[in-house]
Amino acid sequence: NIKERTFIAIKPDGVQRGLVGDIIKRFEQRGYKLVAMKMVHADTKMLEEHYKDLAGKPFYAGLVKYMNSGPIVAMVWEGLQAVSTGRKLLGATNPLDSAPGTIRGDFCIQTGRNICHGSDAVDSAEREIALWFKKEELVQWDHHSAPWIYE
Ligand code: YYY
Ligand code: MG
Repeated sequence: NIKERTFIAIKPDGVQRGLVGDIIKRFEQRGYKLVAMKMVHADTKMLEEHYKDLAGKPFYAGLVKYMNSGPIVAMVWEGLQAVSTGRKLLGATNPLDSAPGTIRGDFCIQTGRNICHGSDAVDSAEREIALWFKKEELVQWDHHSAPWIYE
């Protein structure tokens, strides 16, 4: 499905460290299409909802606090297997296990400061996109290089 969409976010540490351009570039140069993007300083309620599947984990409170510590850049990327390939572009959750060449494997060290988020499944991507974006914020446009990316 070349219309598959994933929710990718650059976390506060990624923004503070000046990695916004580098992270966007990875998705852009791979051939994915950006369909929504905004900078937002998310409140605790939003972040608790975003990470609700992790409520109860020992790191949950710290995770929400970290995500609320500054602005994030929220994005929706579209393309063939955008969800699973997006996860590959990010690298393993623990950056010490992330392969060099991945975003986390190139730019960070610890799990609690792993600079980016990516949806882990098509259904969670749909839930997260609906949480972070209004329908009208998802922009309809044709990628001029689509015929050069897809056969
Ligand atoms: O999807 P992903 O971000 O790779 O990992 P999750 O298991 O969904 O955890 C979300 C987020 O929580 C992770 O990116 C960092 C943080 N975290 C943590 O601080 N300590 C852990 N042991 C596991 C996750
Ligand atoms: Mg996750």
